Amino acid sequence: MEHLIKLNQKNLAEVAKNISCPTYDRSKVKAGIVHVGIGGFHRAHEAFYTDQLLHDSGNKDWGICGVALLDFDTKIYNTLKEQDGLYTLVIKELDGTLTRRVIGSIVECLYAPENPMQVIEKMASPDIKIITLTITEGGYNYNEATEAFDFDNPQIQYDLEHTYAPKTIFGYLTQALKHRQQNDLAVTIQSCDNIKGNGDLAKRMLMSYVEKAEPELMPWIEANVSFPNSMVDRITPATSPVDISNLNASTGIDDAWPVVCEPFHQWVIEDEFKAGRPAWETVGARFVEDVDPFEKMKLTLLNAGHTVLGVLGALRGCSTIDEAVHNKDIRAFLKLYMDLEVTPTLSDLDGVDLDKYKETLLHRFGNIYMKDQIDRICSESSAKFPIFVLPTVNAQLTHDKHVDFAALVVAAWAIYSLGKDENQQDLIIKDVMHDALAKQALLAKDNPAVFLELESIFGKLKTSETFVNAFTKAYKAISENGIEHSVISWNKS
Ligand code: CS2
Repeated sequence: MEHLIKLNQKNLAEVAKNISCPTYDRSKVKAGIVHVGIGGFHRAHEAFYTDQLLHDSGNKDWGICGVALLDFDTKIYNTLKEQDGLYTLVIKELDGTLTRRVIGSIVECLYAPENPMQVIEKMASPDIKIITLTITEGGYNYNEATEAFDFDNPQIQYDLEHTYAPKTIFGYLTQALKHRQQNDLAVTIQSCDNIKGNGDLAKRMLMSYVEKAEPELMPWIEANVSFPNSMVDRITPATSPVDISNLNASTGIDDAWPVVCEPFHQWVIEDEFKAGRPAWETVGARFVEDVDPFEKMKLTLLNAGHTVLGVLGALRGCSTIDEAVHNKDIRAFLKLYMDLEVTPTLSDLDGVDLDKYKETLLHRFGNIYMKDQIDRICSESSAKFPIFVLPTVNAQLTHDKHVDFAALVVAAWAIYSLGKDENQQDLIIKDVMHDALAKQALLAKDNPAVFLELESIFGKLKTSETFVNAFTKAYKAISENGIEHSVISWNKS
């Protein structure tokens, strides 16, 4: 270990002898973007595109200031701070080859819990033209049952009382926008989360908060802030200790937190930027007028595909997505779900070959080098089901069409929520609704449909006789015959 070179700005020339590094002068790059949520996905996606742009263009106005918003983000903040925002992106090709590159586009880092005012001021600064977000599906504080912003969330209550030391993104943005209004500085807020209409939702939720906190700001936001929708895609597993030791041993570099990801990447964005934007189209992003069909395709096929593999795989005792998709019955089930239940709900996909897209997905899921954790995929399922799976169910029900495959996945999730796989091994369930899910899952043992009473997840689904019957049938099949037999019999039906 003693000869490892620490990854940081000072050592960059030395590091560049072993691994591809930024060739642009980072000291000249100014942050034009504040990004909130500096987890793996952002660093494999937007920061990767932006790094490529800094390489290719002479324009140095579009560096990123990364903000860690949650107490929980201390470790990532400290690591990036120590490494001057530098980290290695390790791309795991399908044949096992590793492509590694040090990313330099994050030129500043802030830790919000330590100094909230500094973050508000940065977001309000004239240099900043775009605020991008990866705050997770649950981060938008949307309640499926009320179809509105959740003011009962204690953190939101806290923010309403602590204007200059908020905890949630809504408190931060509201104060930053208030400053921007005073200086007449338009800005773009761009969600990069996996939500259909992510920009529209970000706007609706923010406006609900602003209406309570600073109502006089609303007309200014309406006129001066844009919220483009976007579809983002790149599978980014959690970095494992083995990823870190392999990288460091084979390159001689001490990078405390590299990011691992697949080669595939896609970004489709609505071109609605109030204060200018980077030319991301020159490095592979696509700007379109309406991103909706692309988002819908990605969320209902890729993300829902992950959920299907995650929940069925977890019950079967798998620990990674590739393991689940290489089980031939689960794979056949996923294909049938995509073809029979999702595909009929998709339209307007200009220039997209859906069959090819689905085939590519199976290859991406099957990448045996990724070791994408089923625990990662199943985490926060209570926020994922309503976005990834249930829109398909609702669309199919509206047209009186097939929902049996989706019903089996929801039933598998109800059984998963009991906390044991089929081999009676404990499942690690990470979900903000963990307690409510566990309670409902127990009640569902006697009467499966009770699980659908979790209205903040399922909305009015419990009133659909078709779905309740399909769900109950699937629940009983899995409880009596196990997941594999049930999947086989669904595939044959
Ligand atoms: C995954 C996503 O969290 C999940 O359930 O489906 O993180 C997925 O890997 C990304 O959206 C890929 O673009």
